[in-house]
Amino acid sequence: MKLLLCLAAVLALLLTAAPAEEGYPETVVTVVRAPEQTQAERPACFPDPSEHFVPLPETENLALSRPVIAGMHNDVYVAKNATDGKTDTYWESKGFPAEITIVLDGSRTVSAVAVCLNPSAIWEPRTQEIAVLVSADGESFTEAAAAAKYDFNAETGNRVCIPFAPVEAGWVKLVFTLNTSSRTGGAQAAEICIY
Ligand SMILES: [Ca+2]
Repeated sequence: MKLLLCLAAVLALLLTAAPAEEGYPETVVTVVRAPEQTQAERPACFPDPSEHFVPLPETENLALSRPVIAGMHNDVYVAKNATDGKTDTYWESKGFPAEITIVLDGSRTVSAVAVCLNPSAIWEPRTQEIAVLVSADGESFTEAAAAAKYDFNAETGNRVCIPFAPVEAGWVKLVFTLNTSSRTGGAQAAEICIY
């Protein structure tokens, strides 16, 4: 009996005196969860590339989702891609000159047209020559901005803005006569915006 008591006492002593396993001190574990990240975030130390983008008017884009009229297009790059609100879809004409007409929602006062390509740097710099014409009846057009060459560069958002004197118009036509890109023989526009 004494022996049993002694053994029990020794065992109790060993159990209570057992040190924490080396390297694993007793600690309270606190689980920290990172907030859910649903969008890519740019660290503050990186410059915002959009700071150098060509500014666009802050007024309503009158061309958004409006129907368009154009000639032949290359491959799958149909004209309606130019007003669908997405810069990853684009219109590409088959050859030059290339005309694309945006039908506005009635007669509107317009004073600028923006032509945007995909802003990705995969789209190498190119120059397109563009004229802007306007019409009140869809048949007779007058020139709002004469043909001029515009440089597209990813560093400035791959977009250009063509301002002109305010005019009433129901139809806005762009005439492209040059694209220096070596990858196409036609005009290109991911989005045509009218302000
Ligand atoms: Ca588009």
